Amino acid sequence: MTVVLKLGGSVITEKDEPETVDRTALSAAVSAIAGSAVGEDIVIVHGGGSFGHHHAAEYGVSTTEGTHDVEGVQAIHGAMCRLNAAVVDALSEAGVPAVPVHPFSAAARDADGDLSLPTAQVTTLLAEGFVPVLHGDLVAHAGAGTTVLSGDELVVELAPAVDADRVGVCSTVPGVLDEDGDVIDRIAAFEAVASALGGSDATDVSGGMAGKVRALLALSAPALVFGPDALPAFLAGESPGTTIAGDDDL
Ligand code: IP8
Repeated sequence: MTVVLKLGGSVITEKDEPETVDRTALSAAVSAIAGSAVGEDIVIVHGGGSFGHHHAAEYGVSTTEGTHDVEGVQAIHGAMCRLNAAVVDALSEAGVPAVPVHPFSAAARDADGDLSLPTAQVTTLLAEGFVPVLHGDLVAHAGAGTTVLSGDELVVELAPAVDADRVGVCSTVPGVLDEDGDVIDRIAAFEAVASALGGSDATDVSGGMAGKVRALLALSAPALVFGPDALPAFLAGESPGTTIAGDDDL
């Protein structure tokens, strides 16, 4: 059973304090991972939270708006490496054989924005008993300098590469919410939830929940979106929050 887990940046950082780890939330997530039966068969991806997004906003960089400003590149990538080191350190202290993998060093987008992400280092590290920890980052982008590579995009690339059985997206909300704020149990088709998610035009995978759902629906493994309290349940094989899966995936 191979699991790809994304820890949302706003789950593990203090959203309004630049470059501040939410130590309580990070240790809760780390304890859940260290104590789970998934063991070493897990790839972890974390988002930017108050590390990457803070600097990306300052330099006007997004998944589509790029920069050639070397100071901006160093600020954004450097902040993400600092958050990654904090996550890897916390996991290591809990006995998880976590190792850092920095997407900026390997990935690229072509002039159409299509991403290529070599995954051999991740699959090999996994096979050798390590827990690779990747993160949202910058990526070299033909014609645009560098753009943001979101953790959600990484999850979508990594899940098929490691032949994931389950994908988990641990976010600050308890699942994908309908118009009344209730958690939707299961999403099998985007059209069924498009209006609740604010329309069907969000094709960018970092474009809020609509983009996330669209991208996760395209995976062959079921993906679950849940809140931090439900992480132990997800890792125990339960299905908290919202299950996003086409009929063939379950
Ligand atoms: O929080 C963004 O990753 P995300 C990473 O997963 C940067 O969208 C550099 C802002």
